[in-house]
Amino acid sequence: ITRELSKRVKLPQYNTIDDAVHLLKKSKNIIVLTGAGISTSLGIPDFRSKETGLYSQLEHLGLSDPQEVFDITIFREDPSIFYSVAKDILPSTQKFSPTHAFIKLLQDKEKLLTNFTQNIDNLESYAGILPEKLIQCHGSFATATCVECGYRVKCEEIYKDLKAGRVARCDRCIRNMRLKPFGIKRKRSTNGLSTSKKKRQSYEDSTDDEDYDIAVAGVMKPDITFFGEDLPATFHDRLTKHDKDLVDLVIVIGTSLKVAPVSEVSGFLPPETPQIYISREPCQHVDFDIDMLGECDTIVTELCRRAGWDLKHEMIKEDD
Ligand code: CNA
Repeated sequence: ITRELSKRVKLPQYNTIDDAVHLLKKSKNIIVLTGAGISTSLGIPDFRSKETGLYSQLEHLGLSDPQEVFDITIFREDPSIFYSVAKDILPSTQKFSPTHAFIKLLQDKEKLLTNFTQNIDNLESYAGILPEKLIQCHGSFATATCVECGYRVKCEEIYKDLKAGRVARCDRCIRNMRLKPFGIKRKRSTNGLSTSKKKRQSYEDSTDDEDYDIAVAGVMKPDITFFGEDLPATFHDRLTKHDKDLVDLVIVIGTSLKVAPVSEVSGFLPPETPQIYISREPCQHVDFDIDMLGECDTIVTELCRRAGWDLKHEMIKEDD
């Protein structure tokens, strides 16, 4: 989408919370673009919040850049780095936040055009966002695929490994190895995929051939988009061939907009489409028409209150 990107110019007629409420009430085709901030109230850390964000907690891994945890080249070299962190962003419940409920309410009111989410926690589906309204720009933890043989499973099947911080292995690859007759020498490498040299050395020192092979058998990778991988084609298709001509309001919630190409969506859409930003901190590199800074759950609750909409959620108290 970069080719058609333009610097967005703020629309002067929209400024206040009541302008936002007015826009919400009149719009019929709303794009909601979400990030990790809409799940933090459930205890799932985001990436970039100081102190609580995942990146600030990753120093112990000795990475030069915390993004390396989600870098596909590094994953291929040593998947244990990703697996040691994945448990922290894997939701342990199917609970969703009031902000997820707000997006569902827009859907119920037939106002939701698309929810583009960068989140991989899959909580939108638990909130009831319809698959045809949801684009998971960076994939999700819902399924995982063997990087070696392409065998795909539901994430529940590797959930124990994920929760234990252990590299999940492909059952099919392991089964195939066990079925091989004695006497046939198995290959030690795994199509370019190997554990780190140190780990390989320790397996070589301490285990026999079969244990070694099974230890490095196909690694399961959750179907989330790593840095260095393409986004699902549905992201571009939905935006450029469908939403671009229909959208009448954009609401961006709980994202620092630092990851391309999702960060470019705002500048790609028609300049006359109003855009609202809801997050804890301002976004310095995009000019939104209305910035609403604070806890997103509180802000969407207040927007609904002023709109006269009944946003129901167990975390919203009567006097909120
Ligand atoms: P980010 O860069 O960490 O930004 C999150 C933004 O949300 C920050 O600007 C925060 O200030 C703000 N924020 C945090 N909590 C709240 C809150 N309660 N109310 C309002 N604002 C809040 O994360 P992005 O989503 O921008 O970055 C995209 C990455 C993060 C994607 O690739 C995701 O896969 C990845 N991620 C996803 C999850 C998840 O699925 N829950 C968790 C962690 C990271």
